[in-house]
Amino acid sequence: DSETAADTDDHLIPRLGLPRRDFIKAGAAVGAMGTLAGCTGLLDNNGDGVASASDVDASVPPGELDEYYAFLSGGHSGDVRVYGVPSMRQIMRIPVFNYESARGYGHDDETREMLESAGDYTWGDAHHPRVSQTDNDYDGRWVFINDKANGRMARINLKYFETDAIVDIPNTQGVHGACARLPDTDLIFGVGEYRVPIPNDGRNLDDPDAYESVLTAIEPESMNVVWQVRVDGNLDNGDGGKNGRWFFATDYNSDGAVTESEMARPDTDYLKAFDTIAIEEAVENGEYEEINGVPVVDGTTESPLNQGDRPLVHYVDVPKSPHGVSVTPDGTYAIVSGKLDPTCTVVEIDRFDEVDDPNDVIVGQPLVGGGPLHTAYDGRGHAYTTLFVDSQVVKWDIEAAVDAERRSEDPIIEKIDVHYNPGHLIAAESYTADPQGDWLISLNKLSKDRFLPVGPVHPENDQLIYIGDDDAGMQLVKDTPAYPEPHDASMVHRSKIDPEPVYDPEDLETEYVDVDDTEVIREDGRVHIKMTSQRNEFGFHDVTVQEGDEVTITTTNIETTSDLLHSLAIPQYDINVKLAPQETREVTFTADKPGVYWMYCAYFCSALHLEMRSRLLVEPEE
Ligand code: K7E
Ligand code: RUQ
Ligand code: CUA
Repeated sequence: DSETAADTDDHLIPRLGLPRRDFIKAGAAVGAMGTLAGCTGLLDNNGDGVASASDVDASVPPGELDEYYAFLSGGHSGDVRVYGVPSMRQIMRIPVFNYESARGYGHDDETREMLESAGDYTWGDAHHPRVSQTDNDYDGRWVFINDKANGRMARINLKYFETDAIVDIPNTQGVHGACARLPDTDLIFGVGEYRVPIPNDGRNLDDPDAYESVLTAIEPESMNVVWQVRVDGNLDNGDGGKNGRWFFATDYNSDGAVTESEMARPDTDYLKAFDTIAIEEAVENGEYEEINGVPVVDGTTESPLNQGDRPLVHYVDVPKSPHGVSVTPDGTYAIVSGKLDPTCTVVEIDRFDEVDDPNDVIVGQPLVGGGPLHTAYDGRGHAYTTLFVDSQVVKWDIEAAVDAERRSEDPIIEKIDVHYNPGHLIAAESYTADPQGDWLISLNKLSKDRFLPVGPVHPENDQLIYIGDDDAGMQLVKDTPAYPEPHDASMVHRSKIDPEPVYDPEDLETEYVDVDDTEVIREDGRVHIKMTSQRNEFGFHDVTVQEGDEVTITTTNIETTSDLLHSLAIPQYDINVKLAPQETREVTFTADKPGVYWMYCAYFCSALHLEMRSRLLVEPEE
């Protein structure tokens, strides 16, 4: 049942001129009736008397730039995509856990060694890209992203929009949530999803009671694992409080089950609130067990460290198989969604210090609809929650949910249909203390009939929704096909990111090769070729090596002009190293195939680009 943009008028709230509370109630009442009268709203730029998508200006004409960067995870593609918002144009892809040839990622020695030393996997499952913050605002330094498949965390350097570190986290498998301790991103948390034996070396194979999951804390500059906490049940998504103390993670498998039907059985599972300051004190006091070089603190319910008046981990009962958790911009509440229960649970964070029963931190539980997954914010007191089952985004009032009876629809302001089955959603700067409140993207898992058919593998659909006018209501503005499979995203105003147009050679590990440095060094079966690349030639027209030589080629793109890339591609040796202006990269291989190999440049760099090629001559062994 597909729907056109015009149909979204059905979801508009009439502008009633009522005081705030009454407006909310009126909106909820009308919403419950299913259809709404035509809107006389403010958002009527085309003067047709109705607020609709055509009143929203999301155009970015040729030559103009977008207002926001959106960083979307690529899921099991293993990369991160960069969109401009509101155009929704995909501007760049950043390989992270995947080998990628256009950027030469995993082809040069440095990135290949980074991937090899981080477990030597060829893929990852990237879910949660989180941009670093200072004082609860984006600082443009890094994006952190998890690998759900192999238990890793990676860091993207926003100076160059490239992955510069990956840590393979011990004692865990399937790191799902990824998030920072705020306000200043002084720790990154990897939320361990799968319960496994620790260490997972063949012991306790079929003894699920002995499996454990851990939360991992990573220091962002060094990307070193600094501590872990073991917990009962599992861990899923996570989000940080705003004041340097709390971290929250959901648990959809409180029984520690190993089959789906058992996992879904309990009526409540957990929200776990980690008191990271108390955990750090336990580590300082030596109250840990060292496993695989990491201090592991016991945060299970039975742990002595959890019995006093300052427990390390608070276990809150929330319905049912909870998934998303996100902290409100002002840091007051953590909002949790129970996938199998049509409610969100509102937890008041300050109450953890006040209550004896951890469940008394729950202050609200609005009835939002089928399959709530993730929640975003506009900075005006509203929450926007994706409803996977209902294929909708529901907008609700957070304080109204605190005031209302539990399981009441009163806090609901409106719902908009999305196409189809949304996972995450992201609003502009929603993860900071100051969301912008204009754009929201619903990351829909299924697109079904929204694009030209391309066979059985469909794209996802990232839908842009305007949320800037509360009176007019949410406006669906555009569909955007996405290669599988974005999960979460972060949207950052362009003023907060300032990438370099060319490399600063000081930032690179490999020494710059200038025209005068061009040389071939031969020593004991090792050949080191140092050369330049520039329009339209490499530093050597031909180089001869012997079959079996270990060859290292160091190449600098000595151009200073922005956007003038070259590459060093070597056919049949499986090599393609990209070289941005002022970039130096090194590649090492064994010359095991005698013959002539035309090393060429794969980036179209000038009218004589095709002529930019040199011969690698591999002499056969006697
Ligand atoms: Cu809901 Cu990995 Cu955040 Cu997918 S997770 S949707
Ligand atoms: S050549 S312009 Cu292969 Cu047609 Cu590139
Ligand atoms: Cu250099 Cu093409």
